[in-house]
Amino acid sequence: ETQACLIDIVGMTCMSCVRNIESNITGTPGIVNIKVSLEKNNALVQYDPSVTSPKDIADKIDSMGFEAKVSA
Ligand code: 9UX
Repeated sequence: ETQACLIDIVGMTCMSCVRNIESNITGTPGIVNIKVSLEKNNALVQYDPSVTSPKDIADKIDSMGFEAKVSA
């Protein structure tokens, strides 16, 4: 069963940031789909909760140099 989560991201300034995050997270086990919005400063992620978690996904984006956290 796939679930969806929203990750708030601070620090994206251009569409290359969007593409970098999308391509990096797309290659992660358990990720079904990711759509990053530069305008909304967030990412909508579909994932398999038996493989990964919103916290894991936010941590990975954070480690790319952005400030990312699971949306409240
Ligand atoms: Mo844009 Mo983002 O020039 O990590 S790629 S700032």
